[in-house]
Amino acid sequence: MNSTAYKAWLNYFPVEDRQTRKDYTGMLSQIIAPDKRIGAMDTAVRELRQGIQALLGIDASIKEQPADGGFVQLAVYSDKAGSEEWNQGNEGYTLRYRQEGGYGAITVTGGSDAGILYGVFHLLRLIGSGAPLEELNVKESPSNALRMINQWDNADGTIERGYAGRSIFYRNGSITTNLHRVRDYARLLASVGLNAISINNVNVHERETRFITAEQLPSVALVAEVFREYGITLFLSVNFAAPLQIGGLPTADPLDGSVQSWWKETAERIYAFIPDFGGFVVKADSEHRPGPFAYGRDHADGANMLADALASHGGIVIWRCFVYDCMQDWRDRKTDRARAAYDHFKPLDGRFRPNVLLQIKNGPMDFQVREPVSPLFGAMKKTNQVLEFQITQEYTGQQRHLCYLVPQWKQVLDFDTFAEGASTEVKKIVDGTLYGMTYSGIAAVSNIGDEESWTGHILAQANLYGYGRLIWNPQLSAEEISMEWTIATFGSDPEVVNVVGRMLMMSWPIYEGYTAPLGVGWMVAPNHHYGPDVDGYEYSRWGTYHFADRDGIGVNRTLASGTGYTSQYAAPNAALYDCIETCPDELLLFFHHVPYTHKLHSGKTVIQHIYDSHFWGAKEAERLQQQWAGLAGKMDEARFASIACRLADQAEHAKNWRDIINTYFFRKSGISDEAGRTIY
Ligand code: GCW
Repeated sequence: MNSTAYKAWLNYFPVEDRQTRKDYTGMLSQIIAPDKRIGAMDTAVRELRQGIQALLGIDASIKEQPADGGFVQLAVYSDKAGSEEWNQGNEGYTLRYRQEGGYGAITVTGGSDAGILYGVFHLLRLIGSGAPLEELNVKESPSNALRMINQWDNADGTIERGYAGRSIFYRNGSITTNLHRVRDYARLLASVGLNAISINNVNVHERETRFITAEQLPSVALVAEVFREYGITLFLSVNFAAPLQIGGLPTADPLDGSVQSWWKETAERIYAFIPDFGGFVVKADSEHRPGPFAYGRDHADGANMLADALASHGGIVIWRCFVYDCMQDWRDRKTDRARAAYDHFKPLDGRFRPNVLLQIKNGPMDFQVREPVSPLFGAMKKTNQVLEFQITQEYTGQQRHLCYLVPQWKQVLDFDTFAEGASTEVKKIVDGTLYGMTYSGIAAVSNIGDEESWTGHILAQANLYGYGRLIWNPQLSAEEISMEWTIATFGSDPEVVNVVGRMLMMSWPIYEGYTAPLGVGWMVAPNHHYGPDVDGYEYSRWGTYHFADRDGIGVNRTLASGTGYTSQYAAPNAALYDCIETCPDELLLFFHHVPYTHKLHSGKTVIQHIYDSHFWGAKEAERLQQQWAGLAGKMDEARFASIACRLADQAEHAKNWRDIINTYFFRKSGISDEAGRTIY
């Protein structure tokens, strides 16, 4: 596995400009680092040496003291009383240039070994983009403490909602013994600043339930060791019913003494194997997973019991809020799935232990192409929170369609909740600053598998990269991130950078354009969720309806005549969404049921918008294909062809979306397209 697709954004193409290469070589031929190195410090030295070798073609020597010549020095900042105020937090770093003895020297100073590792990756990124180093003066520290990846991998090697092959973690029911690929994955994650990973699906089946047993823990510990070298802490998803299923107990009741002891012993066992184990991720009482409800207990009882077992070891419990009635009767118009997380968890605010974090999906439903932000953000003022994104493109084209998600995530982070008046954006809640949380951060479902390219669609690598970069620093723009990624992945050819950047930035609006309109969501084929099926979920038990009839469409979630979901938002958002006149167009059908002739702020009717956006989206998908074709010869043929092939599929499939959605609404409404285009 040595292809450009496999190396992803760590391709480190040789620096071509001779003068630049000479300048860099002058500064980078010696690496100064402590002699005895372990963990992330050792990794940092190795990565730096390897990166310099690839970029400049030189073998830097590693020493404790510099000899004659320029050098790059790696050091953990220790002088707490020193002249420079060290306010970076443990994972921060500085990159500085200075002249010493007539030579250029660069120092990478970290608040910890991991900080140095992040600094090294930053430095290599700068070199790869040809940036001048003479004025180097970078000071960085992550905005979010927990920067996590959730694998939805199963022990049988399958991946729930995985679109890039099978698991790199499991083979034939067991944890893989070939950890090479896991190490390469750890590298990719650390290079964008991620520091935590849960390695098994939140739906914990029989085999994975046993990962916490003495038989399995040695294998888990080997995986933890690989991640530790890259500053990444390992977590496991656990089965709430484990005491019952593998512990030989008659119950999993969180208030039962024997259950509590069982989890305490389990925690002790885990920490004996993995001293820096992160903790548990838990999906309980959600989509048929076991939980405290079976015993008449609530989520706080369940989470606190696990938290108590982990507390003395420094572990945390990440308890998911994706809890709703998945056995709803579609005839029941009172129940609203969008309300569920808030209704379940808001009343529990203040009851969770300090080492419990609630993990909340970005929207109230389920990772649709467009959803409002979950009203739980800002509603709980005494509870640690983690925001959950989905990098894997379950509802956004399954890595067969291009959909760069960073702009969507950025909107979520920038959303003003008004929880404490203006300027209380989601990012200030999830980074813990607004309410002074002990723990906080962001998690996301991974999009990788064992395909050579990691992500299937090579351009989908930008989502994994962008996730890490954005949550490290939410101030970065989606464009900046797309440019950084493109240069690191394909090199600095300005045409490639421009075209790929434009394609990425347009891809989410395009995908939204030809799929479900105006925030209504769903309209996908049941189960696998790929491709159009307008009524696929309309008469199902999942609480996911659009209520289209001959007159109109949308879900009435208003306070006066609907489900009252709008009132879960703080003012003025509650009124903004509740009022049909002020509700933003792109979310209109999420909040309101309107006639097809309803006029949007854009001036168009809803029905005309549906037609126009679908014709536009499908055409733009075709244009993506053409734009890409213009880059022929500008990169290696393998990557070029692979992406071209995906884009061709997308363009074809987008037409299918367009025609099925347009035809459905034409037949329902009987209203013709003003432009007289073909609808079937
Ligand atoms: O999006 C839905 C998925 C399920 C998933 C669930 C969850 C892991 O369709 O496959 O299960 O969400 O987030 O728990």
